[in-house]
Amino acid sequence: KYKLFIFDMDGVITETSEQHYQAWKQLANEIGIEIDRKFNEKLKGVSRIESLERILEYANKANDFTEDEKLELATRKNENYKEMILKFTEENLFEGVKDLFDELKKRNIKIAIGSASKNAPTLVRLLGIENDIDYIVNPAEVKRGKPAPDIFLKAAEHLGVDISECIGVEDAEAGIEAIKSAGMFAVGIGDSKVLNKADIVYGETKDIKLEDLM
Ligand code: G16
Ligand code: MG
Repeated sequence: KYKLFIFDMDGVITETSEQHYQAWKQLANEIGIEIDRKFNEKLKGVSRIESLERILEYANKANDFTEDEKLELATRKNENYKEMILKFTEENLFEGVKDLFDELKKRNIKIAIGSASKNAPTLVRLLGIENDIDYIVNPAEVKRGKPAPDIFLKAAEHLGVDISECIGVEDAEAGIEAIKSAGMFAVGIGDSKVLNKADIVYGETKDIKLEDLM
């Protein structure tokens, strides 16, 4: 029945939120803003520039910077973040992901990455799953980020798969919303109370059972 699985990256196949947090925290410090882990939850799945906007709004500093200055700040954060993820290896791939990919390939089901991150291709390479992935959506090529459906629709369109034959896998509320508004079956990874709009929720990626879904 299903021909394409579209996986979110952060929180689904690997964990980069700590590195994003450390890089934002350092950047925020440099401009006199203090953020904590609780606030960081609001940045999950959110694009780089929108994350910066949320940090500035949180500190009531949204109007203190020009658009050019904001771009410079976001770039500075990303340079720092990129240095942190350079250390990533196959060890950083969540348990069960490789087996799941092998299982999907056996069944002739395609695999795409639908991440908000522009660093997704680098991470896919470092995690050693380049050969498993049929397509990585470039978030710069779509109009709207999550919770809009664009990223998920782009994967289906590019691989020529009907929406009704796609499954999206997400750990963030905004991501589940994006999958549902794309009209796809939504698999949530995390807390079923938080991800209550998902069609099915598993605690971790390794808990996914294809037999439940097919
Ligand atoms: C990830 C993270 C977000 C990050 C975004 C953009 O989303 O969860 O915190 O801001 O990517 O990342 P970058 O700055 O690398 O372009 P996802 O969709 O993989 O969960
Ligand atoms: Mg995520």
